[in-house]
Amino acid sequence: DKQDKKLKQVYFYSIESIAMATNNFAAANKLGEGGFGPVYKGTLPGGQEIAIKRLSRNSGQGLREFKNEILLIAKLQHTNLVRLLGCCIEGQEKILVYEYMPNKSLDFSLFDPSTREFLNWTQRMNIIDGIAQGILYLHKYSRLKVVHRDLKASNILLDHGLNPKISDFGMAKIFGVQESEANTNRIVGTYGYMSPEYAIKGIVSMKTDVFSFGVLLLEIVSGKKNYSSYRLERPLNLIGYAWELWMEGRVLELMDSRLDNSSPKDEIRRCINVGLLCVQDHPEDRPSMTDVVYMLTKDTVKLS
Ligand code: ACK
Repeated sequence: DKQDKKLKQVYFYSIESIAMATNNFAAANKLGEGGFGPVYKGTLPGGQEIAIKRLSRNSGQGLREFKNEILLIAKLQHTNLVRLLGCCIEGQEKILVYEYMPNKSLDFSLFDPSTREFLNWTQRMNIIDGIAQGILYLHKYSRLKVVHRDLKASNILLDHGLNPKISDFGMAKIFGVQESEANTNRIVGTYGYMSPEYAIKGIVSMKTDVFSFGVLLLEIVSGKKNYSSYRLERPLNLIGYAWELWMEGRVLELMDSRLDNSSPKDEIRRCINVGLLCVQDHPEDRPSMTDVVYMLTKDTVKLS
């Protein structure tokens, strides 16, 4: 149909070329476990580095996510979305091929004790802006009205220049022209990033992504995970903590000791304010991504 004509060129790879690129899916080439199977690093004969996602079992769920990802991402093109180069569909094999992102995911850059100090303020702000631009494209400029539904630090990959690229479209949902909200009984996503109306009632809208973006933003500026994955006596609830500090006018304390005289304090404060607007309980109180992008570049933000 008309939409299909907008498909960008997706290359079809043979299973032999993928096997060769990844050293026969060698354990040493494995990058990790993705939503529907393992992810490997590979190198094409010309030297281009790739990342491949291999559907592990042809389970209904995995196959659905695989199809969703390929149909969607093939139609999307933006500097802040990870680029799909092609796929391999041969017999039982179903593989997606992406450009390789050498700087791993944001989860790794922010929270890994050995590397987390390496993102400076300029880089953090650039990452926040890039993610916002990517989501704005999905919501508005892609002409498809796409809600990602699973925005989180581990789904944001970093390229050579530490620019963010949103990945993992397996759970994304396309909204019709007139549609702005949907009910789902298949609540997929990640605890801690899910908005209350989605987690509790299964209501999905663009405001679902806005909430997750707010959580991500607070994680990026604070360098803290939004919740503790292991239940220590006092799990950190970043949102509650950030609100508490904001009410007391001490929001920069969210940054702990990482602020010094050269830190762009006004910019950081503005950024945190935008994040707090995004994580409000009621979706109608949250800004749209258009508002978010506008506010991130403006001097003043008023909390309603
Ligand atoms: O944090 P990571 O290193 O970044 O670990 C996960 C793992 O695969 C499972 O999803 C990594 N990954 C996914 N896609 C890519 C890609 N295009 N380039 C590099 N690494 C990737 C992800």
